[in-house]
Amino acid sequence: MSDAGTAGPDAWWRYGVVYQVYPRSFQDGNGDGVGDLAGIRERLDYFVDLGVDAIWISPIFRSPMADFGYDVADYCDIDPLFGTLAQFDDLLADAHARGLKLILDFVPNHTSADHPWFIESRRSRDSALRDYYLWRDPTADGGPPNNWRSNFGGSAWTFDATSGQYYYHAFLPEQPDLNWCNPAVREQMFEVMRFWLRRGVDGFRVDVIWHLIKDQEFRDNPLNPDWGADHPESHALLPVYSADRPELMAIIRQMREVVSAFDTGQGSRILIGEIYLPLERLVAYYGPDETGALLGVHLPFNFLLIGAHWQAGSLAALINRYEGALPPGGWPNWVLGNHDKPRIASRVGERLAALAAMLLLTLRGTPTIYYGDEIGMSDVEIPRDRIRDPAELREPGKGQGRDPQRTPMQWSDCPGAGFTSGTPWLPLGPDYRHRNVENAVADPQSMLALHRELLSLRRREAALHAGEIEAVRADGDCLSFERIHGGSRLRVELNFGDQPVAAVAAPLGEVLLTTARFDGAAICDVAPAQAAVERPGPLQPFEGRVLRIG
Ligand code: TEU
Repeated sequence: MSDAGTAGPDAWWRYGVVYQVYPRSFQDGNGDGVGDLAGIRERLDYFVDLGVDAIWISPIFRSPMADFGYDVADYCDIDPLFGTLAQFDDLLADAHARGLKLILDFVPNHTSADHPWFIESRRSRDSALRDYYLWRDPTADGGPPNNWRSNFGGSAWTFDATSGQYYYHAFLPEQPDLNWCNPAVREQMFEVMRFWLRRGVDGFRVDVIWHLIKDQEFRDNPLNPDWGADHPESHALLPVYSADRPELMAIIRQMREVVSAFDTGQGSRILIGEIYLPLERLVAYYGPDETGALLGVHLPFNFLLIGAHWQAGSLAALINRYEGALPPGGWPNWVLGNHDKPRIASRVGERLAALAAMLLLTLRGTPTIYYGDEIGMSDVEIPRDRIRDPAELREPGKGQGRDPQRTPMQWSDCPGAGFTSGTPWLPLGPDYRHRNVENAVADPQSMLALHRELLSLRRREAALHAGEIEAVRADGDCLSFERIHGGSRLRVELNFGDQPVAAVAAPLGEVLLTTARFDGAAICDVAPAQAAVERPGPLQPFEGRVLRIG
């Protein structure tokens, strides 16, 4: 069945805003110090008040948690740490009752080593499920089959003494890669997707989708000439043969068909692909066929802003390059951060984080907000004895550590930050007593207030959620662009510099929203946004604003 109709111009995911929940850290409902489904359910009104449309929850499936849920031992059950299937159904029903979509995190590239498939597969070379995973003989000297490195350091091959072969794992040894060339594996995994689609989920964020297929000959990866010893070891090689293989697109199309078959006509179920690749390769994952029909993932995650240089000129170039690379009909998307990357507030500082929020929520395309960024949370320094992330534990000090951006959501100034009545699994941010949702709700100048107003403006203005984007340019420190829909024309101006900037080519305009009003407690007497249509004044240092100019 084709979803050409519902993937069309009115599909919810084009105009909606996605919010990422890292479930361990969002809200603890039972006092064990770890977030859970009951906790997320308690907070559903928070998403509605914020003004987002969908929540994506990082993995909640049964798992030994070697990689905090990205190592799945049963794809069709909820881990007891997070709750039960019945609690999941309740959460989904309550989310839907509020008009919120729910996106699950599907982890198809690898299972946990504790998955019954792997336990059976490793039993012997003759196991009926041997070919579910990637087993290879040692080289003549007993070494691993090739030079591929694990993303978390060390060889990507682990020797299994029982059968005298190595198995491949792109991540931890506890995360063996599935063999997606095996049609039985594909069918099993599609059935997992159907299991959740039947329960009513609105789509999947697909973990490391570009990794699914490997070179059939398992050739050595070439050396990366730009690598230095202070970089993560896995970057020493270019992943030419271990990922982004040409055979992959056919499989992604099959995945898309699985999802499309559940389309109810009220808005399609969505596939968001997690993909870290150069832009030219990233956009291939929209999957255009010879006729131009897009048969790949609906949204290949665009992480360009995560690596961006936060300066007007390079941002304008980045936006134009991305827009220019999209295939016809490919819908853009933007991301400032996620559970794998340092938080935006820590990368750029608080003032620029407000500009970044305005940029994220006014660009053309679906934005994804990482939990906590809407209140300006920053990375939290984790004492050595409290480090939990396997990437950091395996390669200390290589910048791989992901605990700092995974600390508990700061809800209030109570002990436990309103996140837990117990001991939080990761330390709380030291600023939680003042930087928390309760305070932010009461403060019209807070980062949260800025997010709410941006989201509400975005929802009201078709130019922002559906319009074209034009004239993205940098004039000195000022980045500006226009969003157009029907007869309506909005202009976004962001001053990345510490000097005032005269309004660029100032047309008459009404300032709909300015970040100057949200500059924290330091600026209390800033005039409210002007209501009249007049020539706007200069942009203040680090001010961003949205104007109606037509
Ligand atoms: O991430 C894939 C990925 O590429 C990251 O591991 C990244 O390389 C690393 O975090 C450095 O920033 C996905 C998940 O998002 C991540 O949490 C999992 O650990 C990984 O896959 C394995 O499933």
